[in-house]
Amino acid sequence: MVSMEEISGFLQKGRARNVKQLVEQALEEGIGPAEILNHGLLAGMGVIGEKFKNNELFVPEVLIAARALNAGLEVLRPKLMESGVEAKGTAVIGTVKGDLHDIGKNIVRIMLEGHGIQVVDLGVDVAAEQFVEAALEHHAQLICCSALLTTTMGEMHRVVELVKERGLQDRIKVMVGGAPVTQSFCDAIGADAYAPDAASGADAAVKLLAKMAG
Ligand code: B1M
Repeated sequence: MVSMEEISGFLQKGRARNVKQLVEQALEEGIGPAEILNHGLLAGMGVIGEKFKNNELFVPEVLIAARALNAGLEVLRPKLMESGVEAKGTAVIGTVKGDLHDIGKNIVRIMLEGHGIQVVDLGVDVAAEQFVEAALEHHAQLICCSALLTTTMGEMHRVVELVKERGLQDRIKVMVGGAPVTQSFCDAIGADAYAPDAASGADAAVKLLAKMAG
């Protein structure tokens, strides 16, 4: 039986192939995808985060661990997505300009998809103008901005301002999230929703879309 500690351990060592293999095995053994995500992959990344903060690890090691996390995430992705859910709307998602962190954003994307929302992923380092242009191009009702750096959170304010400047606030809602983002920051910049994690992000998105439709 695969243990979550094993998955976390291989992730910390950056062993993408082993992580992928163990995640597949864990699913075959009937372990739930949420359990694997939270207690295997994210637990391992949590240890990496602590060590990075304390200067025990540096950017290359963190990147290798992130790659291993993504390898596991790709296996979990179809399992985290409910099949045959009716499309509830479209969202564009990205990490804001100047910010290259995409692990959290990728998890939010998967959760949104799992809740029947069609998602256009704009990647990382996305400027306010790109978010708004992409939302218009794809007829999206929701812009989802992720930020992991205190220095890049300001770009979310620009997104909200731009939506207002263009008179789109009734057609396009803005949701914000990421480790340094809080409800009070969301309120201060006038964004429509904040979520502390991917699961509540998906719930908040579904509520926003339902409100707009009804
Ligand atoms: Co970065 N980094 N990093 N880093 N990095 C942090 C964020 C940091 C807190 C580390 C520290 O403790 N010092 C710190 C930020 C300090 C600050 O601003 N307050 C930091 C720094 C300083 C930097 C650099 C400047 C380091 C340097 O070069 N000297 C640099 C900046 C590069 C840039 O972006 N321009 C940098 C680089 C990197 C790597 C490239 C090495 C790598 C990123 C790899 C990648 O993403 N592909 C990296 C990583 C991995 C981290 C840590 C260790 C982990 C982040 C992570 O992925 N967490 C992080 C330390 C930490 O958080 N403990 C750190 C796991 C992820 C699942 O959580 O992203 O929070 P998170 O997402 C959650 C929620 O926040 C939420 O849902 C997700 C799942 O539940 N959520 C949303 C996220 N987006 C949402 C959107 C929503 C709703 C919810 O709605 C739209």
